[in-house]
Amino acid sequence: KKTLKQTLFEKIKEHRPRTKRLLKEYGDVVVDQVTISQIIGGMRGLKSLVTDISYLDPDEGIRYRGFTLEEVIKGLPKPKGGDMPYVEGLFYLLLTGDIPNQEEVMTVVDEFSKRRIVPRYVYEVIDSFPCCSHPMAIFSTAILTLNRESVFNRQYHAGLNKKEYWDATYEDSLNLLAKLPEIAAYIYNKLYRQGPRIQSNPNLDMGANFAHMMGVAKPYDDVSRLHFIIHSDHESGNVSAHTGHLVASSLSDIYLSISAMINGLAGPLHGLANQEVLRWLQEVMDKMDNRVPTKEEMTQFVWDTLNSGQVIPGFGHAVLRKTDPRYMLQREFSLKHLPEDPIFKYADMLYQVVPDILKEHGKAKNPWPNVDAQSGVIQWHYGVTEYDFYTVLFGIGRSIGICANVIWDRALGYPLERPKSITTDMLEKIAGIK
Ligand code: NMX
Ligand code: MLT
Repeated sequence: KKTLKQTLFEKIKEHRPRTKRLLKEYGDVVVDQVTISQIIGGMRGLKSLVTDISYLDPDEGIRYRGFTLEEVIKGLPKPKGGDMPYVEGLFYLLLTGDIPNQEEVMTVVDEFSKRRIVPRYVYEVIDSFPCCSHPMAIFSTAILTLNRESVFNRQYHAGLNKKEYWDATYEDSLNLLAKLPEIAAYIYNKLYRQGPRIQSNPNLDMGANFAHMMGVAKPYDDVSRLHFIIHSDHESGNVSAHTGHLVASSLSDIYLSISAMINGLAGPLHGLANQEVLRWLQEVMDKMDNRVPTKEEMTQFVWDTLNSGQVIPGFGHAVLRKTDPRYMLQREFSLKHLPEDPIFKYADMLYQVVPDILKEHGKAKNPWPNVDAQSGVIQWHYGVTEYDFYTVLFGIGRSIGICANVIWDRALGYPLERPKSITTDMLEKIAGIK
């Protein structure tokens, strides 16, 4: 019986010559050109990163290792009685490109379970945060605190061979991923519940264990599995994935890299949009005295937000040009499990009115909803109404994809990332203005 690590090592050995050949024999082949608007405009669309873990097509949405999200959810093994697959199976898929069987998934579930215990000092750091700290700041710091455990650091300073970097990074990644649900549940309890902490259960998979520690009944285990799976990766250029890769490229360990990516995810144009959607909807609900607004009333709220120079959270995307399939999956889940939920009705009304308004507004290149327009609605329905916490949930999922990416970065020996900058004077000269 092969372990995930052995299977991964075989894949790495197969892959290394491909990268080596591209570099050695085709290194000068031109892939893309860069324009002034791309340089000033956040490098939008510039093909300058490589990953095999996922690919984002503007019209179709994300594929993990070539599989659509529907295929991933249908194809990965599921726990008995669950509608959603094991998150641990997704990690196997992202790392190896293979859909694992039940036995293969269970070896990863066991690995996570063995590594789940969080050192006491992490709780002490969380406990010492001042009041009103945002959960993302606490989450990022808790992860950073674990940096002293890094296997990679220890081995690097003892003279680790470059070829083995991936192995130590794999160990760090598993050690970290296994602890994230427990860290997140602890933060949640400390900030919002203050009751006795529910201890983790070593016999449960990641999604079920998280639901158990949050104290939320079924189907919140499936909600957690779905949430972690669909948020795990979105190719390499988004702020969190790119930050994780960039920081790791200086050989910072996985704790430093994941903590950094969490900080990027915490911005309102990125992962924090999921909390902003709920905050926005709550404002509307307050103004409506909890009555579902008519289409005309909702249209007015959306225009008021736009006219005051703010974005409509949960809509638009830097790459996607159609409705995000992650949004659709969550909408389908909501239609099945919470069709009568008032917040769902609000969110669904937004889906009906916002795209046409954004088209008329004429700025956003993509008027359609993204993943964040729907995720908080589901959390709210199951009693997790503290929307400041929603991006932490996104962060658990995203860590899975970024760890897989960083392990492969190390396996393929990707170098320090260091693009070149130029000055505005230089750009004006290139443009022929000066
Ligand atoms: N509401 C209002 N204006 C928008 C929106 C929106 N939802 N989306 C884009 N625009 C504006 C954007 O602010 C920009 O305005 P200006 O020219 O004045 O700077 C203009 O449309 C062109 O932007 P785009 O090229 O369409 O989008 P860009 O790639 O720059 O940004 C987002 C992408 C996702 C940051 C942007 O669509 C946005 O701010 N959406 C709302 C926040 C959100 O939902 N973020 C979550 C994205 C998913 N995630 O999890 O990360
Ligand atoms: C993500 O999941 O990272 C977001 O959709 C943002 C992006 O892909 O740019």
